[in-house]
Amino acid sequence: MTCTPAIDAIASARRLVSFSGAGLSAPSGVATFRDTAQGHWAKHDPMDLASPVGFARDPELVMTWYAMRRREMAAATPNAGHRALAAHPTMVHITQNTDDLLERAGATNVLHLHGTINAERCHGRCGWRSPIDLADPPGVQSCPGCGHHPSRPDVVWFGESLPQDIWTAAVDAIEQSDVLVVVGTSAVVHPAAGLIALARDHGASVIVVNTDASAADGLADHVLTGSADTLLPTLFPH
Ligand code: BV8
Repeated sequence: MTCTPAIDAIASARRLVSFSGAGLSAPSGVATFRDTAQGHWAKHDPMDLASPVGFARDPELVMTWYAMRRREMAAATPNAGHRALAAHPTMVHITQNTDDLLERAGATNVLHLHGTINAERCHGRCGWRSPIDLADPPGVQSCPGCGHHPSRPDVVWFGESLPQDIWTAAVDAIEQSDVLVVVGTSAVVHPAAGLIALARDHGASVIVVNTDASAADGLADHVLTGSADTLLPTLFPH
């Protein structure tokens, strides 16, 4: 498989945007959701772990799952794929990932559509939010700000709306992009995955980087099969 056409598209791009999912962080040892027997969802129904209904039903199960994921992320370090993306001076990084590995690789313009796992917030949205120590994650607790609601990870659960300011910034970036690099996502979660079609509708060239087939492939100008930590340094030589 030759990457040359994709490399040329990236080299001549005026407004580059990346759109990433769990596969970008998989080489760093952070489990994905859907694509392997070890994926989070292989063991549980996503709606039981990442939804307000699941949290109300069994807050202990949900917070135990997040504690496991948080400890996994505490041990993770950015991989060559994060570093290759972060080294681009003007690229906008739209990510579904809740880790901070792109930031730790030096990326400055990161839009977390689904929130960040390294913070807790009030489930009743009283305004309280606090960073947490990933290596020493909290369990079930009342919101320290109001005491009336539980605190929960500052992520977007199924059935919850995406943060409006982040979503608007992501749509703006996509509408102005001329090359979109889609990395490590099954592209099945909406409205995030809809950004790929939006980029295409606005004339952007779409490059997909994935170890396997994904729902993004039908929208791609270039589909590059391989791992993010080996392909991205080839696409973004610096
Ligand atoms: C909402 C919690 C409004 C955070 C997550 C339109 C159509 C259909 C459904 C809907 C729709 N609109 C809304 C919905 C419902 C729902 C949805 O999309 N359901 C789908 C699943 C059917 N969406 C929502 O509920 C969203 N909210 O729309 O608000 C609203 C309001 C009220 C009522 C209704 C609607 C909220 C979506 C956010 C859900 N939160 N998780 C957390 O704990 O992390 S989703 C979860 O999936 C993660 O956040 C993750 O970011 C996201 C996407 O997964 P991926 O990142 O793609 O990971 P996955 O494992 O799937 O794939 C990994 C890929 O990497 C694979 O392709 C693999 O091949 C590849 N790979 C692996 N290794 C590598 C690699 N690639 C490269 N290199 C490697 N080394």
